[in-house]
Amino acid sequence: MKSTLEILQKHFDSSSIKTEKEDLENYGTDWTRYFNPNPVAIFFPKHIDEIQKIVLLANEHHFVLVPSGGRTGLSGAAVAKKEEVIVSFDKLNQIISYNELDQSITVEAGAITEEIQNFAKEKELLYPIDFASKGSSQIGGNIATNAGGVNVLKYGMTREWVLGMKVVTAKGEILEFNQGLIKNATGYDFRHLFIGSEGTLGFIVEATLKLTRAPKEKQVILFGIPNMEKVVKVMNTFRAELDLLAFEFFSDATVDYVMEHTHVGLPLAKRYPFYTIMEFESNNGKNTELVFSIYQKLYQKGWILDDIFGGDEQTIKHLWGYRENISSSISSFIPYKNDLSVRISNIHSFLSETEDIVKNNYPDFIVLWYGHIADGNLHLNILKPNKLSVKEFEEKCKKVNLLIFEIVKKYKGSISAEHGVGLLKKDYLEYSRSKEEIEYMKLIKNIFDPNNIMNRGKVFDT
Ligand code: S2G
Ligand code: ZN
Repeated sequence: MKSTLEILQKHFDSSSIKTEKEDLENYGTDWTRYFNPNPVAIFFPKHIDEIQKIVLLANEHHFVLVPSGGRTGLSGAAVAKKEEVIVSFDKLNQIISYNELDQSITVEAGAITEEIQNFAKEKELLYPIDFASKGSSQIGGNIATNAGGVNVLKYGMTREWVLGMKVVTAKGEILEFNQGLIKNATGYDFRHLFIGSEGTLGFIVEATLKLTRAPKEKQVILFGIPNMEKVVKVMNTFRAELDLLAFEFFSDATVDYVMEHTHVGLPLAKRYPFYTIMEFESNNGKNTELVFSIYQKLYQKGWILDDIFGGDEQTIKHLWGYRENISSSISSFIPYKNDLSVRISNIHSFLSETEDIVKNNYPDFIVLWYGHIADGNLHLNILKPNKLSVKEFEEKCKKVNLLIFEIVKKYKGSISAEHGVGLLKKDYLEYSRSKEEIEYMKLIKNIFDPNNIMNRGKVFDT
């Protein structure tokens, strides 16, 4: 019986296969730190036919494939720990075409998110899904996890921007979904089945993305706010009065890590329990005036305690840094991440109940809160204390997960708002999805992937 590696070496050029230890470790995991990578090889297809071929071989010889993009995921969906073959899109990363009339761009799945954004900017348009890892994340992975980021308030999730998709299914068929149409009411839309499927149904190999008008004269204002209840109220007040581009929050404890990591000072003259950063278009100063008049009222009410305004590119970048640099500033502390969402109307009570649990159970842990408050999406990060091993730390965090997820379930929230399920959240799926739904997901997986060769064991076990 030939080994998987022998099969690969028989059918593909050796230059498209890597097996060095360092590569296996590097390509075998994503930004989670809780899994030991153990792939058998990494395959670098240069053409869609090669992807079709390896899918057919995987079905014939029963080995498992793990799609691999920028590996910036945070749930372990791109982890290969059971001798799988990683299929990397590093060599399928081109912008294929742009259509001015359609305001659309067709790209290979390995195209880097930021390169797509820059291409759109050259056409004086915008690809609006934006997040901290855009410089290394690939669009195929963004689509496979339905990535969100900081502008969901204004532009929605990745799902809203995929006009068409070419896939290689787990059976090796090459299918095209929706052909870039805006309107197409002809039965089930398989685009939306593959978006968020985390590589379990097949490979997304190309995507046609919608572009839009770029905002003019962006401005930001950062507020110091006394508590989470006021964070939600301030967000709601501004959102009711003007069209926001973003409204993000972060707790005071996150600021220390960003200051240390990026060598900046405090955002405001004093420290406050919470901060928000709000982005909007100046609209020839009309919105700027409106923002300051609302701010005055909320300052009088004590909902906002201080502010700093950013109207120029440098100040805007500096202020966004307090939010966008949190993730990279804390990554060396191997944070245990929870990416939670509830309806906005439930945020305040959800957060206070969760905060109590966290404080009672993590008395000596450093707990950081930040995220996309306008989407009801809170990132709860617990930093690993030096005295604990990763294993001990993970065990403690998993125990408290069960308490936190009970509250998520109580508020009919999500145990994974935008980071996906992968391996990290697989055991908790039932806190957010019914048994019937999970059963249907497994039936659909079985229709598309009867030999279970695609990203086996991710999202759920089949
Ligand atoms: C964010 C990025 C990853 C993380 O900053 O919004 O989604 O949780 C996160 O650090
Ligand atoms: Zn986020």
